[in-house]
Amino acid sequence: MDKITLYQWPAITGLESASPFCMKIHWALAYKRLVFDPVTMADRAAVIALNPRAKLPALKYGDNIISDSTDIIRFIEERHPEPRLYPTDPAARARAIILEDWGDESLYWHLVYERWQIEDQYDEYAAQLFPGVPRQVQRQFRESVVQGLYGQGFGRMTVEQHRAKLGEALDALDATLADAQFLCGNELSVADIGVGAEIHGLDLPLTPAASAEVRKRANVMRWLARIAKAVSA
Ligand SMILES: N[C@@H](CCC(=O)N[C@@H](CS)C(=O)NCC(=O)O)C(=O)O
Repeated sequence: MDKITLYQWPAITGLESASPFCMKIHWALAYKRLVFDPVTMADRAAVIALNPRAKLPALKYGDNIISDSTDIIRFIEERHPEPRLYPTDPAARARAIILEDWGDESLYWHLVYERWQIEDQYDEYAAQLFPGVPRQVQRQFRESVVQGLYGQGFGRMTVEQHRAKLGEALDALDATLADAQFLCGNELSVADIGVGAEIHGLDLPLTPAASAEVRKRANVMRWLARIAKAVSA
């Protein structure tokens, strides 16, 4: 078996990695019962050497290095098809791809908003993510992420607008899960991994208001528990 190494951003309380994209890979590998070494990165130059886009996760699989959580899961699926993360039925597969992208490209920004834009929550997040880094440097990191969030668009919302939009997304998720075990049928798929990693990341003491919103949705809570069971050893 090829050796598998997951390069990830550091842990925070309650998560093996602060990054939901790194958590997707934790869950995908665990679901497929693949043994891997997690390596936590802190040095940006070392990250760029792995991935010129300067983002994590990156996966080393034998002599291959793959970046981007979506591409990593597809790569793993090709080599270890069972248990499947992509449904075989074409319509279910298409739905899984679309929902994974919803998690990555929409829900993710709610997580960024909660952790980085809301100032007092950022202080606690930074203390967990960058312990020992001088406060002034922590503030510089925040400045650049908040600028990015403004450019993306979510950063232009008030806290109330952002939370209302998050509530609508959670309502839609809760309704989708009313009669379903998982997002694309009775088996876990890449949709549950992608959307679940974002929602699980919002359900932390670090972001109490977002966590309370998640916990109001009973179907979502039962689904998170099903995902946790499916990816546990
Ligand atoms: N589309 C990428 C997104 C990865 C991503 O944005 N990772 C963030 C952490 S959550 C990152 O590495 N940010 C560092 C940076 O932007 O400099 C994926 O699915 O892996």
